[in-house]
Amino acid sequence: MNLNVHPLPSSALAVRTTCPYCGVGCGVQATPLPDGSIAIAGDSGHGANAGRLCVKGSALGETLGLDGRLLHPQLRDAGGALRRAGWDEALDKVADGWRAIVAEHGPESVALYVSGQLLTEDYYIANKLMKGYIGSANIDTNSRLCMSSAVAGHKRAFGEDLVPGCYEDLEQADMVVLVGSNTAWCHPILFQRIARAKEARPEMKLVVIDPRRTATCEQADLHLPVKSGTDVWLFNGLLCYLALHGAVDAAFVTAHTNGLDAALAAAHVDCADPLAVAKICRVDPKDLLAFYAAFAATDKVVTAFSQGVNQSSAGTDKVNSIINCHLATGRIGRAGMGPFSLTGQPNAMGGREVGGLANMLAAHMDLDNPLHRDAVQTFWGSPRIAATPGLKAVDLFQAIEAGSVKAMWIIATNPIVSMPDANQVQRALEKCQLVVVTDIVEKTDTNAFAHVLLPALGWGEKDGTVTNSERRISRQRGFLAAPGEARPDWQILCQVAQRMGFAGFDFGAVHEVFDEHARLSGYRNGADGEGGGATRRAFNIAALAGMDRRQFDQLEPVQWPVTRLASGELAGQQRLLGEHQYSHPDGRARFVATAPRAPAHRPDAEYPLILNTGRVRDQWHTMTRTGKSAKLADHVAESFVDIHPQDALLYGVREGELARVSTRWGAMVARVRHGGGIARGGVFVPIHWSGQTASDARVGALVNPVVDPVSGEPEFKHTPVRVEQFRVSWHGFILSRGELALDGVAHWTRIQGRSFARYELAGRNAIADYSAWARQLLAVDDEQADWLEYEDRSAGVYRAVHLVDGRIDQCVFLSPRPDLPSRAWLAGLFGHEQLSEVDRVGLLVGQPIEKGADTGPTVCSCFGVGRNTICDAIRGQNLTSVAAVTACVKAGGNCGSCVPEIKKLLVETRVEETA
Ligand SMILES: Nc1nc2c(c(=O)[nH]1)N[C@H]1C(S)=C(S)[C@@H](COP(=O)(O)OP(=O)(O)OC[C@H]3O[C@@H](n4cnc5c(=O)[nH]c(N)nc54)[C@H](O)[C@@H]3O)O[C@H]1N2
Ligand SMILES: Nc1nc2c(c(=O)[nH]1)N[C@H]1C(S)=C(S)[C@@H](COP(=O)(O)OP(=O)(O)OC[C@H]3O[C@@H](n4cnc5c(=O)[nH]c(N)nc54)[C@H](O)[C@@H]3O)O[C@H]1N2
Ligand code: SF4
Ligand SMILES: [Mo]
Repeated sequence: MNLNVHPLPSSALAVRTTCPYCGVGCGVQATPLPDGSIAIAGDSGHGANAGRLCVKGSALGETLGLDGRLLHPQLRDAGGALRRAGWDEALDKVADGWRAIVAEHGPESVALYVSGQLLTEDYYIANKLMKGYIGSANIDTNSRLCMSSAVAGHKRAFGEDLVPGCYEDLEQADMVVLVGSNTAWCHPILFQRIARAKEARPEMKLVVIDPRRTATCEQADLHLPVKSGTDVWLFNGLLCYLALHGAVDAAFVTAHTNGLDAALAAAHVDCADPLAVAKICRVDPKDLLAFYAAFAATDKVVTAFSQGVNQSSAGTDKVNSIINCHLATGRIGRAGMGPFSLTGQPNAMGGREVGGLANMLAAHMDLDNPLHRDAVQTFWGSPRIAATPGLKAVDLFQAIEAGSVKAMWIIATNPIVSMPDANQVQRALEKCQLVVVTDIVEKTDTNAFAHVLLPALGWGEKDGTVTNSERRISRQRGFLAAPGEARPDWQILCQVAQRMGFAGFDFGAVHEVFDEHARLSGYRNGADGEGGGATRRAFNIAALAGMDRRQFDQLEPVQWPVTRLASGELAGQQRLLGEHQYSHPDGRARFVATAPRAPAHRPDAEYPLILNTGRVRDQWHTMTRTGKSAKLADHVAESFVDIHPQDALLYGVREGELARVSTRWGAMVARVRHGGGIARGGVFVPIHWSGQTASDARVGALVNPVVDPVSGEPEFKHTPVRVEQFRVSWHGFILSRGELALDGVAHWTRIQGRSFARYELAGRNAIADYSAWARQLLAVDDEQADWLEYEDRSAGVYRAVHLVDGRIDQCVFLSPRPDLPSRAWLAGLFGHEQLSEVDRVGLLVGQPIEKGADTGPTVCSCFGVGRNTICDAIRGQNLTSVAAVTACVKAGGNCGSCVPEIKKLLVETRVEETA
């Protein structure tokens, strides 16, 4: 597979780099092959993954092609069309525009909205430009939507944003509690590390706290299906239980903490009685007590959490209610225990190190601390320093709509899709005087609103560092030449800064940026520093300063803080807080009194259900990269609304059909599904589909813009919603080697196939002449075209196949119901150079003639193994374990991401047989 990319001459051998997706931060080996493709493998020398990759990481090679890339700067002309421009013109447009707006309206009238997918060096420059030179803190990041509650919770408890533990702790623990985390799908390699540890020590307990029964639950000893939004009750109840049952470590609490009494008093108000807590959380009291008892009795407990905790109007309190339980039992700073925030994006942590959020300063310093402001400004030698916090993401887009912020530069994030109340974001950008977007892709929902589009280097092309969930700094290394005119993000930012007349951005190469960042981390840091003890910060990588390009290129993954040993070698640190030196002025950790409160908007008669949103296994966010891979497309091909069968009955929607899902903020269309382990009263919709991949499946438009009062993180997991039938007169799909325009179709989704695009369709119009309709949609105007068709007008069934030189080129299938032929079977036919007679007959009758040709929906993306294949093997060969399934049909034998689903199929197939 030639990707049309150009490997760097120096990278004929494997290049060691880091995966650009989740916060696990796996090491990757990328090897350019003679045919122009890139072989991807796990880096066995990397501490995060020891050579393993999940399915998204393994498919990286398929996402590197240049199709759809933004390769040149573009400017919108007066008529509203984008045109290609030179870099000079584009950079001037940004710099002049910003200078003029700042001159007229002040520094608070411009803003940056950046991303946890930037490299640390990019992020450092963005933050320096805004806070030190523009002089405003109006820089926020999509980490506001992701980790800001964890950041705020850490700061309240520890005085600094610290993740004390490391991945090994999750293996060494005797009990791992996963709260609001679908780890099996979202942090797959870390999940596999936990699963392996559990296999080796079956006595190790795994508890999952999540309203849905997710793939993560397949491996759990206990699943607590908490009612959405009730985690604070649950952990306050645990704190009370620990106190009542003598599980508090009094010596630790006395020596190292403050505030237990107040926290306990707050918890006692509503949560002293486990039975009452069980009722509020809607979990079985026996299960709740079993969890409390196991937590009390187990010393080595890790409580890992992600978006079910952070993305809540009580997100920060949820975080602190968890940390409170660890502080009460002294379970922190030692091996195999601690609260553990699982970071989402590859550089969520790097962003925190450079102070990317609107209420932070660089190098773990605080915006509201005058000593810190002075330290940063003096170090930068900058003309000014922001003194008040900037606007947080939701407020920022509201300020744009209100008109006080007039220029917005968006980098490496797609807010028209990913923000709550996303239609508001659209209104804001429509109104904004100057919208600049830097991206790697030409067409995104956000780019559609840009006045200036700037092309950035993407993964494999750019160079720098990222930090994973366990504070491990790793290099991302380039192995591909810059495509088109794309430039690294840090450089684009520096070039605009210089054009605005700012000194301090004269970096010749990326290692120089890293060097400055490393030096700042050590500046006035520590009891002996000029700033005195008040500025002691745990984040210190000054030992990494002074590297030349070669040394930077050779930098091995290392966990901060980093010190240089007497031998001259660098040493990272696996765990923090072992000495229990917390960053509050008194050196103690703080309990936070958390009073439970319900989400702001609750279900009512009009919007009776709760909308929960999140991720699927094989896609990454708005799909600008994973959406290019056919291997990743099949596991979940379309957006869906997962609903309990009884609720489906109640609201008149049927599995497999389309539903209109609406809230007070917006509406979308999604396929109805069961089987996602959803409890009654809730629905789940994935976040990945945008205006580029579907006609109307952008769930961000539905999400309420309520935020946590401390962190400003949006409540993505809880919006009152209504689900109703989306009436159509026909369902259909097309597979086509060429791209199609689908104007006039009521609902469509585009799915990447191996050598074709697949479109799932539904229409409201009555089709008078099927043949004419199909030929027009497929753009086949040649009367002589090799065209097979079948029509049953009375049944409303139609099939047509367009052949070119005996090979299938396009096909379309229609039916009044969604009972259409197997896409997996048809996709297989696109691999045939010539269609056999049997295949032609199959196409006309609408089903495969040969047995086994319909493999069913993909379960194992690595080997493309479908559900039918696996279930047939389980039944036919009497298979009873995942290992046996793997041995028989290969599924599960590579990345292991599908193992929880194979487990589920083993159970379901056995149940079927005994039924
Ligand atoms: N495949 C894949 N992996 C990813 C990503 C991706 O796009 N795709 N994105 C990455 C990023 S940026 C992030 S932030 C992480 C997110 O990783 P996760 O947080 O694991 O993922 P989500 O699916 O957003 O949500 C996690 C779970 O929270 C549950 N939940 C909802 N409400 C509540 C509640 O009130 N209480 C509790 N306890 N649970 C609740 C949901 O049902 C869901 O299963 O994933 C990272 N990894
Ligand atoms: N409803 C709902 N919404 C959510 C969430 C949820 O759970 N529910 N989760 C939230 C969370 S946790 C997150 S992290 C966000 C993620 O949401 P986004 O950040 O908006 O999603 P991405 O698709 O990752 O957007 C990254 C963009 O950067 C581009 N890009 C990739 N590499 C580079 C690069 O090197 N340079 C530049 N300049 N651009 C690049 C990509 O093409 C893409 O357009 O979504 C949030 N939104
Ligand atoms: S777990 Fe998967 S997505 Fe996450 S870093 Fe590793 S390979 Fe990449
Ligand atoms: Mo995230």
